[in-house]
Amino acid sequence: MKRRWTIPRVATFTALLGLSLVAAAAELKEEPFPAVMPEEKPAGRPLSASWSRMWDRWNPHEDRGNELYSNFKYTPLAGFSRETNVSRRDPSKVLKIDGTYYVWYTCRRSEFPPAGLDRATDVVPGTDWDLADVWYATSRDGFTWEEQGPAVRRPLRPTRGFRSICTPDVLVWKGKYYLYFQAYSPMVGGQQYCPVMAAAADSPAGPWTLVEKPVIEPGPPESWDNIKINDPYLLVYRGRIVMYYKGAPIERGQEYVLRMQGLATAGDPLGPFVKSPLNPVVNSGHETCMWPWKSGIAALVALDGPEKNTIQYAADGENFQIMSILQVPPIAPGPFIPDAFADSGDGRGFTWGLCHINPDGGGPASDSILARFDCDLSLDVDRPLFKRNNLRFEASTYFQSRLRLPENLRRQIEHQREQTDRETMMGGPSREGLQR
Ligand code: AAL
Repeated sequence: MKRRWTIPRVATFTALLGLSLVAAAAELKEEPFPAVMPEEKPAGRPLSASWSRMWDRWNPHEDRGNELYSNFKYTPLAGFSRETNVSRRDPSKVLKIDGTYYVWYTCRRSEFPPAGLDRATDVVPGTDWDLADVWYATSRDGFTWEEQGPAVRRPLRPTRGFRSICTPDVLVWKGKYYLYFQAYSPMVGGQQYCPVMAAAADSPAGPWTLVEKPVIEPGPPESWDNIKINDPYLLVYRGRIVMYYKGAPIERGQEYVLRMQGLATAGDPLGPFVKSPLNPVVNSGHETCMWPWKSGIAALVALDGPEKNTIQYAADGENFQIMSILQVPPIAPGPFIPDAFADSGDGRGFTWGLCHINPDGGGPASDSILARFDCDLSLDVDRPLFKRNNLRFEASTYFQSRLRLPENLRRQIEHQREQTDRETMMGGPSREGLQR
């Protein structure tokens, strides 16, 4: 016989359902979330979306248990003198060869300070990285450096790069050394054609032979990287030379892509480099910084874009996911990654590197200095200091020129106060609502 839902039956069912809900609520009330963080995601109890993420997205030990989380401590470097109109920036990865550390970087030694792109001349630089060459320095301990002089000088007109060569990175492949750098001519700047050129040497101390043909060029018109290949960054991964880079189109405006990163791979250091069909593979970040991590590639993404100040991981080197959120990451980091070219399938990470700082707070016309950062992004060390949260800063940090509220904005805010700062609204239902 077919069971029919008569009114008394429905009433009994509803009553039972009600009772079981009350019982469940009572049970829940008796078992609040435990103080000891469960190792496994608790099953069979309600979890807020945020708590679910602790197991789905993060891990129950928070940043302490996240090998791809670190904070950063900075040290001024000894050995680089500060001179007028001398700027050093955008360090390469650091190598350690026969006990000596090597780093390459953009070095500008100009007669005049940068004056902006509109006022640049043959001798007046437009930006901090204009009229620059690639220099190098060595160190025995990573803190005190000895500047060695130019590794590669910008070529003579009309060879590409005659205006400025900058933002170098280094590759070691089959016992030879390769430097890659941005090659600007006839001028520097965001809307200038900027391919990447290379130089090769048998030793990290050179001499370097410039390869006059660019190793990778910007993409076709209307593509995301149609004018610039910036920040070349070299690794060896899955048998290929991989170049990560920041690309940009000539077109500017809010509707255009700016500061995205892509990759291109090659079987030979001088190319051809084949761009990934998935480019751009990183949607944020001002400079490139990648390293072999376990069997994939990790990236430090800083300063620009919706995913700024994160570390990301791609199990295949191309499909990156956010792994941690950072405070005050290094600018233009050049880490010391012993296994950058080992292609071991078991990347171990790094604990320090060099970066740059603008002593006056920054901008394209400010001088830069190199600095050291230390961190714990390594599977081989455990330094709890770097896994801490809750970094706090001195009052001078908040009130420095780049963070304090500018005077003109303060005046505007005061002027608009009557419109913006409405009276505090009373909580709860209004008198009208109560009467209804
Ligand atoms: C850097 C890099 C590239 C840009 C400029 C010099 O930090 O992103 O190199 O072109 O700024």
